[in-house]
Amino acid sequence: MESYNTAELQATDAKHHFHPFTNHPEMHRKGTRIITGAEGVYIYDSDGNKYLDGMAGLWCVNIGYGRTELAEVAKAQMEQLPYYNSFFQSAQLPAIELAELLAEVTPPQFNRAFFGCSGSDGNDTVIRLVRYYWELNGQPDRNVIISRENAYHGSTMAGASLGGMQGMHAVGGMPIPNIEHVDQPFHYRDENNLSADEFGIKAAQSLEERILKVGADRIAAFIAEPIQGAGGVIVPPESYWPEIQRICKKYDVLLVADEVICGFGRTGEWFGSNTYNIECDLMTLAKGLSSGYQPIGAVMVSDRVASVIDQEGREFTHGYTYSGHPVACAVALKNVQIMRDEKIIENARDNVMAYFHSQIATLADHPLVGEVRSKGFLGALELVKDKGTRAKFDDKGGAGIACRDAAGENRLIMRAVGDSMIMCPPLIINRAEVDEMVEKIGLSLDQANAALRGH
Ligand code: PXG
Repeated sequence: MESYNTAELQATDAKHHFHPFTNHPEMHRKGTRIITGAEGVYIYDSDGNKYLDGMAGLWCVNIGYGRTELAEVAKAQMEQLPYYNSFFQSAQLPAIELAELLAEVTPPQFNRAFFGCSGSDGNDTVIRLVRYYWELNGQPDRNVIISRENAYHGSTMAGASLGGMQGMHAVGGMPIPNIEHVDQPFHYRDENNLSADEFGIKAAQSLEERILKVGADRIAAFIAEPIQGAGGVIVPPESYWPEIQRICKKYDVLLVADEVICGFGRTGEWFGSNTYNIECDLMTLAKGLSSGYQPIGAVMVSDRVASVIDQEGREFTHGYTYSGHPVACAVALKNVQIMRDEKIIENARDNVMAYFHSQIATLADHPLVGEVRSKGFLGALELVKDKGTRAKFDDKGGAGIACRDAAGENRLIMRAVGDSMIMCPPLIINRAEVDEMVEKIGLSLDQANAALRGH
C-alpha cells in the first residue's frame, strides 16, 4: 500500500481547502481524515486504517466501491467525446441511452429525464418546472411549494429553501419566497401518545391544513422524500403516504418525490415511490444514479407535465453547461445497467435487508437506544438519556457526536443527525459485514454510554 504523509496533507488541506458542512476551527484542531482508497464496503485512510463504510460515502455508493467497469466506460467516453452540450437541440449518445434506461426503471408515468449535476440543482429545476407548468396551464398564481420541517433538499438557494433546516436558512437569507413547511412524520418525538397510524394521518393532514390556509389555487406542488434521510431517517407510518396522496389529488397539487437518497434500491425497491406506492409527478434523482462515481442528477418528468411543455412554443429557459454530460451519463448508464443485470436490489432485498433489520433491532435493548428504525438499507438508532421519558442528554446532539466518534475509533463510519445514529451501507453489503457493523455499533454505544454517564 502506498504511504502518505498525513500530517503534511492535513496542513495543506487546512491552509487551502474550505470544506462543506464543517466546523472549521474544530477540524483544524483535530485534522481531517484523509481517505485514499476503497473496495467493496470498505474505505482506507492515509494511515492505512480500514473502515467499514456504513454510510455508502454520503448515502450514494449503492453498488459499492471498486467497480472498474465504471472507470473503463469513463475512459472510453472521454476518448470518444469528453464533452458536448445538450442545449439548442443537440444530444449525445450516453444521455440518450441513460434517459431511455431511466424511463425503463422508473414508474410508468415517467418517460423523460432532465439532467443536471446534483440533487440540489435538480430541486432548483423542480421549482422552475412546477411553476412553469402552472403558468402554461393558465394558473400563474399557483407558485407556492410546500415541503416539510427538517427536510433536506440540497444546499443551493432553492434546495436549502425547500429544505426545512433552520440552521441552513440562517446562512444566506432563506427561504426564498413562496415556500412553506409542514410537519414531518416523526412518531417517536410525538408527545400525544397517538398510535403510529393515527400519528401518520395527523402529520399528513398538516399538509391539508396548510393548503387550505394558503389557498388551494396558490399551491403548485408538495415535495418530500419517501423516507427522510438527512433529517434523521424518518420512516413514516404506513398511513402517511396514502393520506398525502389523497390530499394532493383532492387539491390537484403536483407531488414531487425527492428520491436522491431513496432511489436506486435504498428502500429495497428501485425507488421509495415503489415501496410506498406513491404516484408522483416529478422525481429528483442523484447519488445512487451513478453510485457517486460521477456527479450527476436528474429530474424525471411525468407524461402529465411533459405533455404541457411539449406543446408550448416558447423556449424552456433553464439548463446547465453539464446537463447530460457524456462522461457522467456513460458512468451512470453503466451503474444502472449493473444494478439491473446483476439484480443488486433484488439480492439485497431477498438476502440481506431482513437480516440487517433483525440485527440492528437487537440494539434496542441497549441503555442508550430509545428506538430503532429501519427500512431497506436505511437505519437509525435514537439515542436517549432516559428510555422511559425519551429525554435527551442535551440539545446539541452530544450523544450522537460521542457515538459517532467512538464508531470512527472502532473503524466504522456512521453519521450522527442530532442524536439519531444513521446507517446507510452500500447495497452490496453481505451478512458477515452486517455482523461486523452491528458488533462495532454495539461497542461504540457501550463506549459512548460510559463517557456520557461518566463511568
Ligand atoms: N435531496 C436529498 C433528499 C438529499 O439527501 C440532496 C437533495 C442534494 O443533493 P446534492 O447532490 O446537491 O448534495 C440531498 C443530499 C448529510 C448530507 O449530511 C446529505 C446530503 C448531502 C450532503 C450531506 O446527511 N443529501
